[in-house]
Amino acid sequence: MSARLFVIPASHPAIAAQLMLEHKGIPFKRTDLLPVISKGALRAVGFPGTTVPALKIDGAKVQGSRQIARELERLRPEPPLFPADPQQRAAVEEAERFGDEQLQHPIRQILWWGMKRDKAPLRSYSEGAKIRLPIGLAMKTAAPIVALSAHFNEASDENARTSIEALPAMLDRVDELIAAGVLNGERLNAADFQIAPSIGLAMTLDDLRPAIEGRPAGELARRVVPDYPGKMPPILPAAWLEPLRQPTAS
Ligand SMILES: N[C@@H](CCC(=O)N[C@@H](CS)C(=O)NCC(=O)O)C(=O)O
Repeated sequence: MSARLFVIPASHPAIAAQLMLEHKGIPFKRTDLLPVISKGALRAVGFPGTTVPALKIDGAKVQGSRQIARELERLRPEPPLFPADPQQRAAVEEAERFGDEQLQHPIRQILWWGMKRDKAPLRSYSEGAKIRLPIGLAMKTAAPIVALSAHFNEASDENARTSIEALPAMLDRVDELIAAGVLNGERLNAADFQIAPSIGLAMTLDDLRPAIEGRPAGELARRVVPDYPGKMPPILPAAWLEPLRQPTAS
């Protein structure tokens, strides 16, 4: 089986795809792309969409973390990413959908809002990546990449603040899924691989980590993505972080 995964370093859905390839024991090569530039690069190699993760596998092109999960399951059923029991599978698929459609984006918006304020941490998110760009040029591209990424992800003040407000309820939901045995069971599943990188990325922000690390959600991230790349020092306005200081429902 020949596989190449196109990623943006530290992209949470791209890490999800990488973890699922590793879970299946499928060897793969990785192409690291810079944000924004990734859009044109993916089109240039024939993908219909402009986002990572994008996977070329045995000549097929698959894009999107959930699509990749299904293609990997089809190509190599063992070890499974989804439970065989239909009810359990439905619960994992629902958790996976929540991770993809509700959890991923707010964290992306908070991150790019922070980068807009201070682009210095950008480099830490590319640690270990093979970006084929001379360092001088990479430095020059950082400012437009951050500006455009913040723009594409609509990382406005209002949206970043709304995303922070939404976090406690989403963390409660992850904790509930863990308590219900849907996540963080003996065998990791597609929803674990979908959700843990989002939590792991959130924990790279010094402002968010204290509200996550002591919870079951934080434990899940430590198990699945113990070395998540990147570190963003405190940057978010204190008033915006107030919702994270409230006691949780559970
Ligand atoms: N929900 C999609 C999200 C894909 C997505 O938006 N990926 C981001 C990186 S996290 C991307 O490629 N953005 C393009 C860019 O930054 O230029 C999935 O799970 O595959």
